[in-house]
Amino acid sequence: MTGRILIIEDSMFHGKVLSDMLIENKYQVKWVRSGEEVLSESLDNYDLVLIDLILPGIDGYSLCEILKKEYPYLPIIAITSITEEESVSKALSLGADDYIKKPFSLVELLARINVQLRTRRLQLELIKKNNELKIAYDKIKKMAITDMLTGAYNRAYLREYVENLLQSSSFVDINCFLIDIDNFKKINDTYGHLIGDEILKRLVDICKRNIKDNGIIIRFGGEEFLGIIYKEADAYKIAENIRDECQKDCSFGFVWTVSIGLSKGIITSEKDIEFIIKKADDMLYEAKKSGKNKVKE
Ligand code: GH3
Ligand code: MG
Ligand code: MG
Ligand code: MG
Ligand code: MG
Repeated sequence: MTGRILIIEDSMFHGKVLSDMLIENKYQVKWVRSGEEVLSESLDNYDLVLIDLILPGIDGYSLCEILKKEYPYLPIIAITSITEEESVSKALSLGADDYIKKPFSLVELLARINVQLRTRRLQLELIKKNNELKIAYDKIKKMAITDMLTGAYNRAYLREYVENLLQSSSFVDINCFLIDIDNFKKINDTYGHLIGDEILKRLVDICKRNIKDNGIIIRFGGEEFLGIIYKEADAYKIAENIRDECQKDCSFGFVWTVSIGLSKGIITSEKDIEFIIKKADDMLYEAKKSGKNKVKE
């Protein structure tokens, strides 16, 4: 087994013996003679630290404690010439993973180093696996709450979102709007479903750009989208800007428009949101009835 080992040892004799022996056994070694020399640099590149407990300046015990806090997965072997049991237990309780007493057997020290390196390797593998799992989990989680076609949130996210809102406050003031594309059936029939899909994507882009950090957009049904806007923001203005941008969009070579119904209310439980959405739906109906391409509140 190879590895990068840092030796902190003030004795010229022991430091030299240790580093020569480790180099001979194919380890990469750096030897410093005081704790102060390592505290200012990063130890990310080391696999193990050998610390003499009796050092000038900052002592080996404090060093064990400081290094273990900063690098919990970096193994520390304390080197001690003190025979009292307390010194060993003190070093171990402060952060050392193992110890060796001077005068030490080189064979035994090598064996102890290898045990620590073996454990460290396993730990690093576990950490890597854990990170990979976390990335996969985040990806799956994102997929579970996202509408694949448009990139808006899906309806399943609504419940979670409201739950989160209510966790930070017992009642929340919000604005909702429902957007529905006008005569979308006809657009599909005339230009094809693929163009219809592109319009859905375009609409979500326009919504996201206008909502910014003021709320979220959810694909509520086929061609219907629910916007939730925090009370501080001017929901009517956002809705009106979305409507206007849609009618002016010329990406497809024909005019397409949306109708929007707005409502607001206070939610204290998950049920309240249904009621606010129902009001927005009524307003959407009004917008459609009065000629479409309108925002109604
Ligand atoms: P109105 O102005 O009253 O809203 O009329 P409309 O034709 O838009 O309303 P309607 O509810 O009758 O039609 C909605 C259409 O949306 C029907 C359906 O085929 C279409 N649609 C739903 N989901 C999708 C989709 O993912 N892609 C495409 N291209 N069309 C979809
Ligand atoms: Mg010493
Ligand atoms: Mg519809
Ligand atoms: Mg409809
Ligand atoms: Mg429609």
